[in-house]
Amino acid sequence: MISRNQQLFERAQKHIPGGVNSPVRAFRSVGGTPRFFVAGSGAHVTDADGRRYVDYVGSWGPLILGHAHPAVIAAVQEATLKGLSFGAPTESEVDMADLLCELLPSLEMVRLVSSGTEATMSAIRLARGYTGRDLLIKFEGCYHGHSDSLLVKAGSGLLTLGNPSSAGVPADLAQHTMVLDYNDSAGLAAAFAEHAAQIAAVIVEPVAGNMNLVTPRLQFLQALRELCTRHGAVLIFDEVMTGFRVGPRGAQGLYGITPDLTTLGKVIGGGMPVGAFGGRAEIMGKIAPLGPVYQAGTLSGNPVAVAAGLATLRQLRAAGFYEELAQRTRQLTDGLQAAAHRNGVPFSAQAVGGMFGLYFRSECPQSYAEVMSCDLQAFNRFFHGMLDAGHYFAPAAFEAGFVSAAHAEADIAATVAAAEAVFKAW
Ligand code: KE4
Repeated sequence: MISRNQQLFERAQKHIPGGVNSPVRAFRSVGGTPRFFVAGSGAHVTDADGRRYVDYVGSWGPLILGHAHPAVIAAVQEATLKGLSFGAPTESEVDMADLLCELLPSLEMVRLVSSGTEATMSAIRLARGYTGRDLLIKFEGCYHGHSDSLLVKAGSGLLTLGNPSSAGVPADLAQHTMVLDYNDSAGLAAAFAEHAAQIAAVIVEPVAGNMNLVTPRLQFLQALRELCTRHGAVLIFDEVMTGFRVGPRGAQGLYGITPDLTTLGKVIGGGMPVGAFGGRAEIMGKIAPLGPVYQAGTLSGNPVAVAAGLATLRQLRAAGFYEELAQRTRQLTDGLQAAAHRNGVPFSAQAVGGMFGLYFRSECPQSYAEVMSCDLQAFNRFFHGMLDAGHYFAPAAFEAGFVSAAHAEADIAATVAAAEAVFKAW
């Protein structure tokens, strides 16, 4: 008997490329049939076959409060009744801008968009327009959305200019992006020594979450700040994932490094399409209609999406919110690590605030190369064992995972118990 998920997946592939609207959802790296979700509540989701799962993806980060939080749903319903969109300024956008600039001191001005990709694409164009330079530096393993300048892989040598990592990206555009190694301060210094006058911006995930989770060395973040300051390059912290996820002031608050521009997404939309880029007024003043750098969007600052984001951000201000979230996330990573070690499975895990990494290697990786040494088959075996037991992790080894405020101790304990059984049968 073919399952409802399989029926839907077969039907979906008729008119949607790969049957999905974003590639990672297709289960291609883990194998099997993607789960079509029909409902979410708190820490749980239910799929088309009526199977219920503890959810550790949380829509890839936005659902820090869990699914269908009453305050968020109420705010969206109230906004919806007043109309869906105006294409004109609304008070809620001003409230959102004021709140973001209050929460992140590095934001003097901010522009709302509809996705993280739009935020990073716009921030890069702004940095190039502000500096009059073309060269962008990014780091291997970091993902910043799918705009052309970011779909670039490392050149033949460390300091050579980039090559397209996707079809459709012109080589003569990709050569304006240089790809360096994450956490490699020496490589960064060498790039500045050779190209300083051409570098418009450096964009970095201050805690990397797209090569699984890799934490930054403080010295690396300090070198980024110091070199960008010295050479007049714009330091862009891509906090689409880490913003209000790893702490109340994002990664910039956690590590005490002030970027020139910050990009945001995910949590600030609470599950609805909201992105943002912002930073020093001197730089933001170059954005249209004030300055020569063009950027626009039909649904930018959409009042229904902003209502979801505002309701979410306001909940995060509750006393002890982040302490509780970090404790619950550590309960998961510590529990999984102990279960694996009790059963002799090479495994490590770590948490930063409400996001975590799981690695089928004995030590937590500190670089892209070390992430690549993880046992992918072991991850896939773990993924499916946990999925069958009702615990939904990211369907790809190179993704971070997320815990929400709705995950109770009992949910985490059930996940750890399920992992114990998976590791015992290893
Ligand atoms: P979106 O365009 O997907 O809203 O944001 C792009 C983006 C930018 N910067 C960072 C640090 C990000 O993590 C992302 C998107 N993250 C992925 C998860 N690895 C979204 C999931 C997907 O692509 O389907």
